[in-house]
Amino acid sequence: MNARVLHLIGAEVGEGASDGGCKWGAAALREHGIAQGLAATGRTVTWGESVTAQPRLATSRLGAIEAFSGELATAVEKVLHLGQQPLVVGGDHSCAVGTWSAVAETLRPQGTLGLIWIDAHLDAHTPDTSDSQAPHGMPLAALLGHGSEGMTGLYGWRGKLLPQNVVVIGARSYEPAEVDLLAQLNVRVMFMPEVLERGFAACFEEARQRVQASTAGWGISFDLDGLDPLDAPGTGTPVETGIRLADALQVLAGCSQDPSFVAMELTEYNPLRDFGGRTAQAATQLVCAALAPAASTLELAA
Ligand code: Z70
Ligand code: MN
Ligand code: MN
Ligand code: MN
Repeated sequence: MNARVLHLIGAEVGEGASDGGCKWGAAALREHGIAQGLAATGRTVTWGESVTAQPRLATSRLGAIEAFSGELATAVEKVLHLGQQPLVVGGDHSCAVGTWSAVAETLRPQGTLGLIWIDAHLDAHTPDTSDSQAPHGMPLAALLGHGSEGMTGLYGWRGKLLPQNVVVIGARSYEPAEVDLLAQLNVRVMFMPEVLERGFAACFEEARQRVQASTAGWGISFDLDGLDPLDAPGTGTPVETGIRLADALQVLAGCSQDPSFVAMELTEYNPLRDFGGRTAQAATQLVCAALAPAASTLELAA
């Protein structure tokens, strides 16, 4: 069974998006009872402090995200050094820079980081290609080493993710420059038509094998807008025809039992658009499925 303490970290950031509602996502999920839900699966759960972006202290939106990334990375690194498993609760997806930079830095003595990126978007812009200049459209590029120094250069090195160690699943809203960058780098992107044709289970299994191969650890960055808006309407930017919640719950079930599973991140929950709380419920079910400890038969065998 997974005996590691699960340590939730709130990433209170909405400045990376055009609509800042995701800034309240972590507090709302905490209020909804996401930690209690996880504890009910049998995990030992702790929720330390949240990290809050401070736009007033920065000269630009990108500057605010860069400063926040460093602070979030410090919090995530601390949790990893305690031997605990971080669950970063967003927050807009710009938080991925802090989360996965810290995980990559911590794994570095052993090897590289593998990452499954579930998202309706590609998040692969740089400040040079983005029309909106929204930082939450840039974190995947930044982790791959492309973008502003403040987003790419945490811990003094670039390329927290190697292209062969990341798989994107569910993309269906993007600009040509993002497709070009990821194609040029040879990143495996499973666009939504492929997911619909092969099924999410087959896609996730292929992705899991790829991110596990020759890495020191792997994780999941789950942008809730990867889900179909029928199941998760309360996100920053809902995009129709996504991954169905029932499929995600079945496929992610128990994936953190893998000894090399290091961390998870759940982003883009926007409580201001979550009428009736359906999306908070979906988000809670998702992390519970992915992070639940092993079935009791395995516990008995241990
Ligand atoms: C668009 C842009 C975006 C959400 C990322 C969208 C960016 N490609 N939206 N995540 N929810 O403005 O860069
Ligand atoms: Mn995203
Ligand atoms: Mn360290
Ligand atoms: Mn998205």
